[in-house]
Amino acid sequence: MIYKMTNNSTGLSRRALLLGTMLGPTKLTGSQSCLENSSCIDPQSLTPFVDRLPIPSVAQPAEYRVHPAAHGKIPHYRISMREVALKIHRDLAPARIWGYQGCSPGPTIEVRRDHPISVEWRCELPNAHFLSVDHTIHGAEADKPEVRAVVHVHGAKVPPESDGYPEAWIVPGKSSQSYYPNNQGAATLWYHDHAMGITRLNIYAGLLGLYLVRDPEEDALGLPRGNYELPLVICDRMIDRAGQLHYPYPASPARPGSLTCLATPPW
Ligand SMILES: [Cu+2]
Repeated sequence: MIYKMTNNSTGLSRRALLLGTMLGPTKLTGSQSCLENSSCIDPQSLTPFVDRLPIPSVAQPAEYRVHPAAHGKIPHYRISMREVALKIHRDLAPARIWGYQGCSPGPTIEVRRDHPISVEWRCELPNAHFLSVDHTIHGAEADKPEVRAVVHVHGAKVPPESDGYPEAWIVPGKSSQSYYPNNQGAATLWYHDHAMGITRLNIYAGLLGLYLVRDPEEDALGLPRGNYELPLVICDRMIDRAGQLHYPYPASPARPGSLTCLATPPW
């Protein structure tokens, strides 16, 4: 789900062309699945390129603290999952979104190779999911809490207890601690929800963000940086006539969305 794009000819680029969320449809495409569904808006009816491109903020450590696996104090982050109302397009009502720190994509986590960090992931989501949970799916049975969350950094080399296993979910009001050694080369990674049986719903709801590992080898390449390095997240979404995210129920595999969106906070 993630692409790394380098396009030096435009002067823009370098790193992240990630895929993920909503906001500011910069490209509108129709799809069979949504056009057949009259409860969704026709993407062709929206005026493209009217919203400013939002860029995710860079996460800042809450403090520096000792961790038993690291030498000395390391950056410690606190990142909360929260429900917020964000506009997907100028002409739509704000949509209900689940984001990290109230943003989707969440704040970009930037690290250096071999410089470990720790993160407290807090679940401050509501107790009910705003998308329909299919209880016939393994891990999402009716005896499970409807809202569950666990964060996985896709592609990160981490100890098992910090990997965000699908069954290591927490419920609203709880938090979990993760340790990321960052003992790996420069890469554009992403973090996202991973909860058993409802991963697709949680990510669709907005629970994703970028995780950039940097190292001296990358530095030496002289790639565009600062204002010329734009992290972009692209995704497919179906939007209903009330401007809200629509997800088909019961679940079906690989349903394309009706809107290809670029996302980032704040909208
Ligand atoms: Cu992943």
